[in-house]
Amino acid sequence: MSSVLRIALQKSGRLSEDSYQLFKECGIRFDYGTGKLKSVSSNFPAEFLFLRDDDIPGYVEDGVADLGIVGENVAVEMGRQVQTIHKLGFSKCRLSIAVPRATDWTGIQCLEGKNIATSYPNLLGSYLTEQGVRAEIHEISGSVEIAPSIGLAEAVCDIVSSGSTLLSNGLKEVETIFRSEAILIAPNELSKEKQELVDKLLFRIKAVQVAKNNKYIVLNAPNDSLDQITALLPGMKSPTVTPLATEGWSSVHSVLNENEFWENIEAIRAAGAEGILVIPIEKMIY
Ligand code: PRT
Ligand code: ZN
Repeated sequence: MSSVLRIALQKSGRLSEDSYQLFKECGIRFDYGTGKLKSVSSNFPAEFLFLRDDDIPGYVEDGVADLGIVGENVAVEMGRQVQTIHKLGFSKCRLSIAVPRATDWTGIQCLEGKNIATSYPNLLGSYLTEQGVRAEIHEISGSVEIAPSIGLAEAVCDIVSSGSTLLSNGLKEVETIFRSEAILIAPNELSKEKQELVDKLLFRIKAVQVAKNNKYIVLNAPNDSLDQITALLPGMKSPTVTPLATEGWSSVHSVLNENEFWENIEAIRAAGAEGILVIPIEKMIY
């Protein structure tokens, strides 16, 4: 029987939509939605399991799933024997310590002998040990942010994204102890057949991610500034330059990294480029 990759995804939550979208962009089709616990892809040797995120590292460690998508915060907190195959760049957040707004905060030593409520006792415990701070950790599974107002703790350590939950609960963020994003995890050992499928999937994921970080650029340039402009647009190998019908002008096509985009666009315009079109790229393979 040929190999099928079993992939564990969060059934419904902050990781789900982006996870489903990622496979869609990789051209892997499967059904998901209300009540479904399992789904087989119609065009890739993969079977998807829809689970609570907390259960995913365990399923992967036990080899019930060959791959899983979870937040790095959950993977590290649970300490399961799994390997991180790839960072996925979505569901970014941070694990931070926060205290009531009126607290006079002078540094992490302020927590000495205090009570801290969290759902991340391991990550917090390691951080406090590293910092040489002794504090009492109260593990609670949800609504951590209300702990100070009900007298359970003097501080909290919780996931923060926009910061509005802390703000609306009268708390201020004082230390970030961990930065997280969605990651692809796998068991430490995979069979040769499964590893080949994982490599095939990774190839597609990387092509999608690289494409998102780059833009296709088309512009018109006077021939006497072509050298200057093409030097600013190295592209994947080198830019394509073709003559325009108008004498003395050329069309330049290239690829530009998102991070360098605005800086380079200004220099390109300053060099005499006109009619600049910037187009999103769907897939990019080197
Ligand atoms: O039901 P299931 O167990 O599968 O899901 P869950 O409720 O345990 O997890 P879920 O879907 O809330 O989060 C899944 C993962 O998304 C987390 O493990 C993080 O890696 C990541 N993530 C990204 C977040 C956030 N952003 C986030 N903002 N996880 C939680 N939050 C919560 C946080 O706990 C706090 O209550 O949102 C609140 C803070 O948000 P801001 O925007 O107000 O700062
Ligand atoms: Zn969960």
